[in-house]
Amino acid sequence: MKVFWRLAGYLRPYRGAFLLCLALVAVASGLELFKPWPLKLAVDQVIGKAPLEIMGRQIDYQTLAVSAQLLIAVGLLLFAHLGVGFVQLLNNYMTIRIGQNMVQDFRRELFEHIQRQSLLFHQQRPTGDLLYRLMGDTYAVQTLLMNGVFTTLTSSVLLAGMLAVLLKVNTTLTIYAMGVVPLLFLTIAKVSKSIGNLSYETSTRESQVYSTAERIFSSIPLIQAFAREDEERKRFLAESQLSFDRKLYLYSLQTAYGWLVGGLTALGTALVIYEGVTQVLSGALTTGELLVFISYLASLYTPVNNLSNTVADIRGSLSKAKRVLEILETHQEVKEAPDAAPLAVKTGEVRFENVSFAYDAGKEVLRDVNLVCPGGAMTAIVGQTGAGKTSLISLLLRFYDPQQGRIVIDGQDLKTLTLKSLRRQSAVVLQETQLFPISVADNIAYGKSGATREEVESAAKLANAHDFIAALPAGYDTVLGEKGANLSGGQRQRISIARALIKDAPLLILDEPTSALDAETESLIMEGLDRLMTGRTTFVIAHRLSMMQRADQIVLIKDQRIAEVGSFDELMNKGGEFARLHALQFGKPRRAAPAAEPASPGAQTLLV
Ligand code: M5T
Ligand code: MG
Repeated sequence: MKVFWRLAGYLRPYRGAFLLCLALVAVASGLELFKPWPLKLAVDQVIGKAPLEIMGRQIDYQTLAVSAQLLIAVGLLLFAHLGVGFVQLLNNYMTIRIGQNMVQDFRRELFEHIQRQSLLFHQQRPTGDLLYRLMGDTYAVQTLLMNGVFTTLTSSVLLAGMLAVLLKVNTTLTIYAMGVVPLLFLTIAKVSKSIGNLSYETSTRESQVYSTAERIFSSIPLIQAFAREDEERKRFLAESQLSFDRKLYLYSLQTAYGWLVGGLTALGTALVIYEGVTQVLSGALTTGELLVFISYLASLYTPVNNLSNTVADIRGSLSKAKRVLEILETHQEVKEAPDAAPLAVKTGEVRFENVSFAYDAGKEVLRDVNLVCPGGAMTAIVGQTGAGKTSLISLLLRFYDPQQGRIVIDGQDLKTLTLKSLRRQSAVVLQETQLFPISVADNIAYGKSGATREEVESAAKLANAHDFIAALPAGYDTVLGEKGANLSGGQRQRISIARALIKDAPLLILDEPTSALDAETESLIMEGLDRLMTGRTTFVIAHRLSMMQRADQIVLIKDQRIAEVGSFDELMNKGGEFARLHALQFGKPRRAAPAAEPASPGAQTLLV
């Protein structure tokens, strides 16, 4: 019920059109009720010459010529049938329109909600499952309106109208006809519940199949490299089979259910024909009236039948809608304060104050971090893999909120700022390069909407990407494959650097921006980066010596804490953890360096 009312809320914007539809339902029902009466006119009045009485008033029908009498009867018949068809057409168009609009609204809300959720949410939910909820389950709101609300209304109005008319014509016969209705409704109540449950289960299974396919398709290189195609195919087929089995069961149940309802209907019809013919023979009923009865019966069972399916449909779509609402009611977004203000960067000083953070409760990744990064300075963050470097800068971008402490930019607590202003003023190179399957130029321009080709090219030059881009088949207009598939790792990385550079933001955040580059390319890029970093607060996560030496301060993270902070020389002279790691990685300075990496010009100066 709660779900139902929640969904009914989506009807609000269309209540005008909805009311019009209700009026159309009334007109269509009236015409539907009128449909068999011209037949009675033809049989009783034209053939049987019986006097005509409408609502207690005698009508002088017999004085008309027979052909005129017949023409009137046939004309009315045509009018009723064509009228019903036309009104239904209009009504269908309107309900589909309203329904589709509601699906669109429902989808928009879900999409915006999903997009707002923090990375944590997205790490926990398989993409395929979200896709299925977004594309498949949102239809529930339309099904509910069309197969639920409207069918229920139309059928109930029609049923009530028929019952009233039938009772007026012949009470006994009406009782016979309605005898099976309770049985019908009993069946409905029993079966529809299991159909509803089953339909929820089918949705869940279907979306699992989506997830599996999505996961497999997005890991093709891995699967092929490990020759796991067979296993993955089997996994997919097994999931698909499970969903198929459930569906088959659902459809069988629905068919059996339809058959049961059909049987009960036939029983009612048989009873009515038996009793009706007996009454006509005894003169208690006219042939025309029996005909009206039988044709009402045929259409009496249609609404009952519809109503019975409706309950199952409503249950089914409610349970699908529940899957959408489930997501809408999950709130894992990074919340913006209601009175959030835009970030105003002055010097660009960033402070971490007693920051503690855990992805999973109880398993702290960062503990009591205190750090001051002066405005315009470059901070290099170093530490072993898994130490929490990426996590630290994720907090700065507010991908997550720390459980304790706060992060402050120029005296403004991140939590008091709008997310947009924070992220608009930060240029980021993520650790894992992500490109869109659009042109190279558009990928770079993603950093700055409306960027000109000159801006794109100069950013590409700074990132040392211009030459290889120019050599691509269509140069800057070359459209990349999925995730930038037709480029090398280093090429992708340089495009993502260019994308950050074009943004021209006061905060620069680079997570291992040159990890996929050789020393020479890196040193070329460093010149560009150097120019860019001046005057901007920069965070660089780096394993490269050349980066660390450039930094104004180096922050070493170890055991969830900041272990050491200082300039390169300070930390080396201190002879602590940084010096130890440095010696491990690059060899002892005094010994002729068996360097772990090809020494860049910067590295050499240090090593001699
Ligand atoms: C720091 C854990 C991870 C690691 C620690 C992203 C993520 C990480 N972790 C989670 O539990 N859940 C998550 O969603 O957090 O991770 P990091 O900050 O990514 O480490 P890093 O950037 O210093 O490492 P690397 O390898 O990039 O140099 O223990 O298990
Ligand atoms: Mg990392």
